[in-house]
Amino acid sequence: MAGRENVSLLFKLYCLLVMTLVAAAYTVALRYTRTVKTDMYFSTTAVCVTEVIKLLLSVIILAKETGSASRLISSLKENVLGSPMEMLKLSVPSLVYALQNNMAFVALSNLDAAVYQVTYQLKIPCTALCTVLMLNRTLSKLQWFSVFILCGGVTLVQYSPVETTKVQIEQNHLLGFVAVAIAVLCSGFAGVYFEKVLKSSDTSLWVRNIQMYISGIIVTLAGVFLSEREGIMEKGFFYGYNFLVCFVIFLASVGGLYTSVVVKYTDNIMKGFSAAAAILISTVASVVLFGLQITLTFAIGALLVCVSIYTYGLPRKDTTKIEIQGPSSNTSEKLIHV
Ligand code: NCC
Repeated sequence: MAGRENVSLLFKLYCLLVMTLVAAAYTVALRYTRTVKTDMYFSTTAVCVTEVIKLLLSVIILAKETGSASRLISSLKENVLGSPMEMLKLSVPSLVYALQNNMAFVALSNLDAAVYQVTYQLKIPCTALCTVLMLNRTLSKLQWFSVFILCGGVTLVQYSPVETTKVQIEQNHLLGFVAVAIAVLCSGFAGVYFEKVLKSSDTSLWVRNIQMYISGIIVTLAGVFLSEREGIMEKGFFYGYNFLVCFVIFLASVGGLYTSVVVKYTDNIMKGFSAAAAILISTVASVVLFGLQITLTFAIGALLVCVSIYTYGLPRKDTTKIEIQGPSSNTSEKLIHV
C-alpha cells in the first residue's frame, strides 16, 4: 500500500466503499450461517482462523512493501522478536477485538442482521468519546449533535425490533442486545487505541497488524479452548465448516484488513459513519433473503441515521488532527485529510 501522505482521495473512497460493502455482506452471511438448521460450527474457531488468515495476508503485503525476503525477515526479527514492549502494546487491542469479534457471533445468533447492524451503530458515539478522550481531538457542536441524532435513530430501531420469517433457531433478544453493547464498547476502545498506536510512530501498518494478529491468534485460541474445548475434542476444530462458513471467514479477514487501511488514511469516526451506510444495504439484503418486514419506527430510525450521516459531513473544523508525541516524529501535529 502507498504511504500515508501521498495516497489519493480515490483510493481512500475505494477502501471505505469496500470496507462498507464487505461489512454488510459479512453481517448478512454470518447471520445466515447461524440461523440455518445444520451441523453448527464453533464460532470461536472462525474468529481464530480469521486472525491466522489476516496474519498471513499481512506478512505477504509486508513482503511486497519491503521488496526482498531478507528485508522482510529482518523487519520481522526487529519488530516481532526484538520488540516485546511493542508486542505487549498491541496485545491490548487484539484482546479487546477478540472479545468484540466473538460478541458479533453471539449477537447475530440472536438478532436479525438489520437490527444488529443498526444497533451496533451505537459504537459511533462511543468511538467519538474515546477519540476525544484518548486522542485529544475536538468535535464541533454540530458533529456531537449528529452523533446524538444517530443515537436517536438507533434507539428507535432498538425499541421496535423487526420480526423476521424463515429463522429456524431459538433466539434470545436480550442476550443479543447485551452482546451488541459489549461489542460497541470494544469497537470504540480498540479502534481508537489501534489508531493512537499506529499514528504515533512511522512503523508500517502491516508491521502493526502483524504484531496485533500474533497476539490475536494466541488470545482467540485461548478463547476456543476455554469455551468449546469439549465439543472440539469430540467433533474437531473444523466441525460444521462448509462453503458459507469459509466465505464468512474470508469476509472477516478482508474486512479486517480494509478496516486497518481505512483507519490509517482516515480515522475511526469517519469509518463509523460510512459503515452506518451499510444499514441500508443490509436492510435491502434482509428484505430479499429473510423476508424482513420493515416497520414505520424502523424506517424513521433509519432515516435519522441517514440525516446524521449527512449533517456530520457538513463543512466543519478538521477533526482528523492528531497529536504526535512519539520520539520518531519531529512535528507536533499531523493532518490527515480525507
Ligand atoms: O466494528 P468494527 O468495524 O470497528 O470492527 C473492526 C474489525 O476490524 C478488525 N481489525 C481492526 C483493526 C485492524 N488493524 N485489523 C483488524 O483486523 C477487528 O478485528 C474487527 O473485526 C464497523 O466499523 O462497523 C466495522 O464493523 C466490522 C463488522 O461488521 C462488525 O464488527 C460486526 O461484527 C467490519 N468487519 C467486517 O466486515 C469483517 C469492519 O470492516 C467495519
